[in-house]
Amino acid sequence: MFNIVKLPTHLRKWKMIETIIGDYPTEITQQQVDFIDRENFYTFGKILTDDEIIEGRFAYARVWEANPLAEEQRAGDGVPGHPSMKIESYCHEPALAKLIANEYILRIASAALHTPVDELVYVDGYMHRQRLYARWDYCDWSWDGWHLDGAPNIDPLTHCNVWMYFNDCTRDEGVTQALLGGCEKQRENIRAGYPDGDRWEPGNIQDGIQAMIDEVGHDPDKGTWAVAPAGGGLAWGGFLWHRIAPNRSGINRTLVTYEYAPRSADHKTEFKDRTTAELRESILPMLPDDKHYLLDY
Ligand SMILES: O=C(O)CCC(=O)C(=O)O
Repeated sequence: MFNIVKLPTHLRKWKMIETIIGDYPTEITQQQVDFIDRENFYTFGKILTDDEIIEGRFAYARVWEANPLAEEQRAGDGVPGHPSMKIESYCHEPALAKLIANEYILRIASAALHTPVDELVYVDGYMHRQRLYARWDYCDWSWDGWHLDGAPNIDPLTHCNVWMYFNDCTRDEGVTQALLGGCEKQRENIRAGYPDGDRWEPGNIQDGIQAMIDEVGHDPDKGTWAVAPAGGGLAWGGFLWHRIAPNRSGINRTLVTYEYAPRSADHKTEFKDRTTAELRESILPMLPDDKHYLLDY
């Protein structure tokens, strides 16, 4: 199931990155769909061309250099010292906006959501900057940032967040750490009728999850890391237990997120409510004509 990119020995150190979906997938297999149904995430190999990666890096750097937002507007949610910007701040950059309609990103989201590509809509996006802003010690794997962003349920995903990496992202760049098996444990709890708990309320963590977190502990060799090469990334959503890791590389984890939902979903309006029709129309010329429907809902 895992794809290992084999390269000449002198390049292997930085290219031996295992992902669950390989490079430029023409289809997402049933086994891969089963994996995301079960775990609420999967990693994928290179799906952008070298030109797209390079253009993306320069666009990313321009957006941060222009630095249009006040510090308080750049605060990341739930992740210390980890500023982010919403799509409104970078959708003028064609290299970033056009990826809303990237065929591989759409294929990956479509499989995760069990929804045909032409019934998907784009529901949001943001870009991260994570380098020297974290308040942790860089040797510290032990920070207790484990959390989940959605309420557990037993259904497949209805929101898919595709994180595109523009550089190789390894543990050193502080990739996301996922709790493998955590979603299944929560489904078991639902089926057994256990009450759901708020992670941040002492003693209120869902049954069995703390033991799984303790088992991963502070050992960076345990746990599942969302490592992927430049041009690859992570697709995820739902109620995945996860945390960000310290960035020890001194290099930004250069990533931009692309979020999708089925057109029929009822939770997709935040982006539409937040943005003006003019802003959404300004993005359309950067997408192929036959993909305008992604923003038309
Ligand atoms: O940046 C990351 O790797 C994790 C971010 C996070 O925890 C979140 O978006 O909820």
